[in-house]
Amino acid sequence: MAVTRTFSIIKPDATRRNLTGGVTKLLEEAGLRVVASKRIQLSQEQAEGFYAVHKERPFFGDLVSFMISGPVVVQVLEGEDAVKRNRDVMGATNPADAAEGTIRKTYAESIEANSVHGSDSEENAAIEIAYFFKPEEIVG
Ligand code: RTP
Ligand code: MG
Repeated sequence: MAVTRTFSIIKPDATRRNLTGGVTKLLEEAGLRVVASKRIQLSQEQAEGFYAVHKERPFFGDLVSFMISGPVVVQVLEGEDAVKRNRDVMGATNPADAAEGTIRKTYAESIEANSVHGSDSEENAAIEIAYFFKPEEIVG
């Protein structure tokens, strides 16, 4: 299996509860390596742009408000089959459906305040990484 990259966000519900380390520990234990990381405050425009695929969804406004409600940590993760590996350790979108040991089962508060984002395909991973990082900020 090839070593690939994916994009992750530690969401405001997690940074608020000082869980950057806890979330990152689960990512690392799942075989992912943090090769870029920064803590930022998203602007409304940045959050709307990032979630543009969801703009017709009923939860779009609430999602954008939530994502700008506090700092986030954006990360590039590297590992074997990184997109799937990350989705597996994140767990289901709704923490009530998430498997034991996953990040969302362990830490998420609700379907919206669900602690992490992870790219859902290699194509989207490349787009999302480029949205936040310059190539020289990623050190593999
Ligand atoms: P993500 O994009 O954050 O990694 O999560 P995901 O693929 O598991 O979920 P997705 O369907 O892409 O939805 C993006 C985010 O929108 C919020 N959401 N709220 N209120 C709701 O019904 C609802 N559904 C989704 C969640 O924060 C979800 O992660
Ligand atoms: Mg998604």
